[in-house]
Amino acid sequence: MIWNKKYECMERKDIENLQLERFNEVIQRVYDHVPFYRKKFDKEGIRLKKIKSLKDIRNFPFTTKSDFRDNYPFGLIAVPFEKIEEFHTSSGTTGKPVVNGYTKKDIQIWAEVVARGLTAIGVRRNDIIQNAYGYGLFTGGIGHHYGVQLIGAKIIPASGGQTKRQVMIMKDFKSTVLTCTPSYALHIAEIVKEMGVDIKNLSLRMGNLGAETWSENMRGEIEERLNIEAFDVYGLTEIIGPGVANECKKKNGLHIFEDHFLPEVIDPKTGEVLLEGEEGELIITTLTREGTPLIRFRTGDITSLNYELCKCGRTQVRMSRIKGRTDDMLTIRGVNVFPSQIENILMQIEGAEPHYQLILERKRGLDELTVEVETSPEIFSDEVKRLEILEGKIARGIEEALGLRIRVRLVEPKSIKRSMGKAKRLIDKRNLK
Ligand code: DLL
Repeated sequence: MIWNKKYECMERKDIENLQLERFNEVIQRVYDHVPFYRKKFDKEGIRLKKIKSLKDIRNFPFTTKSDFRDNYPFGLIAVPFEKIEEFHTSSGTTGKPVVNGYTKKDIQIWAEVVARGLTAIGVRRNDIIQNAYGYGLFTGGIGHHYGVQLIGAKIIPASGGQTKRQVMIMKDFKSTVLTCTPSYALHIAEIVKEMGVDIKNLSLRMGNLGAETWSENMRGEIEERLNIEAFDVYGLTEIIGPGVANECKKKNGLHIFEDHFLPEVIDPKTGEVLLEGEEGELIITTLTREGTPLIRFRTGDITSLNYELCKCGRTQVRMSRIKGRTDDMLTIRGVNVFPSQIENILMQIEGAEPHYQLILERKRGLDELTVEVETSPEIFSDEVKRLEILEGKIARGIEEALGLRIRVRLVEPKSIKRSMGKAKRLIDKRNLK
């Protein structure tokens, strides 16, 4: 089933025409109503005349996270203030948060795109969705809530945390769908086991998981441990929240809801637009947002686009699973690596549990990386030799795949902090300014 066939299955030519029309409309709107954009366009000498080809959007400047900070809290709002009905902010822990203001229409669009994503993974009216994304200023909980309500399915607004209670509810209410971060899904699986609940007695069929980077092999772990099908959902506060893109049943890239969000991929260093299939930073222009419309927003997320038709019948472009953020990339002795690549390898090695963290230190002017990974109680309490063999195996696996030699330390089961929301995988001890 497809939630909105008219838009999700549009011919490429028609979607491009629609994007062009909406792009012309949104640039005029931000120019007229957001002083920040007016100044920026004027400064760059951009004369607002209708563009005739989508290629010409390249002439417009990018919007960045720091533009949000500079215009905190309401400087990017493009409608009279009384039209704003809701605010959300980013989960960033440092500095001023990103503030997004939504009008009634924005909230309708949000519900629509989340409903499309949930429908694409197979959610139907009779499903019971346990929504364990945090409710509040974070967009994960409320965004999914709106989408489920539009579908008319049942929602349990569990929010994150109180994991034993989550498991009890899951069992007693017979929840069929779990929505939360992948790391929290994994923790829920762990508590299910600890509580002695047989996974086969749960009614859970699938999960719509996102808000943080996770690897394909992590998907495998979650699917096995929770006995579900796990799907990837992508989004960010600046654009709308969850529902910018969602996987479908084919699990081969996330469909971007392009009638609302126009994607490009650029080389993060040069700003040059890349070709289909090339990996770079995702840029999004919001085509229909009223409250906080954005032109060419630099998401910082690394992906590539695929315009091939998907077997599910949707024509909307697919983006590959996010590899990481431009600012997450580590350079260790000249080798570039994203934490997700290390995760993907760890998950393949028997004896390594899917709970890990990366410790980054600076020694004698050089960055050094250590991966701390939990192992099973049996292995941990076995001879030291067995631990050393496993550490060696992990280090070799990483070296073979990434050409990078790093230190591996096996740690006691349950010693790495569990996450109820976005997991913190990297501990940076370099004390850099
Ligand atoms: O995390 C929105 C969201 C909520 C998405 C629930 C999906 C599910 P922020 O807190 O603003 O918003 O964080 C946005 O999280 O730029 C990515 O770096 C990362 N991110 C979000 N989804 C994914 C994903 C929400 N599926 C930032 N895979 C984004 C990898 C993701 N990273």
